[in-house]
Amino acid sequence: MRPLLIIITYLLFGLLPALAGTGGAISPHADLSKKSKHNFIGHPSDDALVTREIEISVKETAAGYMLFEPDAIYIKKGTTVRFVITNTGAVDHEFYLGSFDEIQQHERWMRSHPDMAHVDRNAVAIPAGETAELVWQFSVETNLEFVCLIDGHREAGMWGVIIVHDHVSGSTAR
Ligand SMILES: [Cu+2]
Repeated sequence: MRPLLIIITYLLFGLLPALAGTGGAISPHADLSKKSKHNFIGHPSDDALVTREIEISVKETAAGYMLFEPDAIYIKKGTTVRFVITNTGAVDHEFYLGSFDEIQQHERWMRSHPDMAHVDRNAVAIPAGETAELVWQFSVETNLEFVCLIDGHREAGMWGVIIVHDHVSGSTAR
């Protein structure tokens, strides 16, 4: 792991307890086994309810990085977002949305099942040169992550953060 990545990861995890104290957030100590994972991060939604569209591009750089752009997104709680994700690269990618905990667990599972294809409603495949869409309602104040879980792609840079807040201003909404 690159030192910068370690620092960023540390900062993000450090934010979680602080957010839990701001009111609507769910305590990190809540018993997750009793909750639907989708209730915890929001849930899939209908096209008709979309109030914001966010374009994300996926690209591979000459230096060997694979990147989501943008890789940090603020969303106002309650917003139903249509993600329009375009893969301008030469290899297939995916967009997987989840909590930090869930993604860590999922990554471990993927490593032991490398041939598994995603059927999760919080994930979408983006074949090379194509555009895919995912509609999601962000109903909980929380920090989420989006990653490409294809082997080696996170390590090449394919991860970003989504901060769902109750007071996102115009300047931070992007
Ligand atoms: Cu990828």
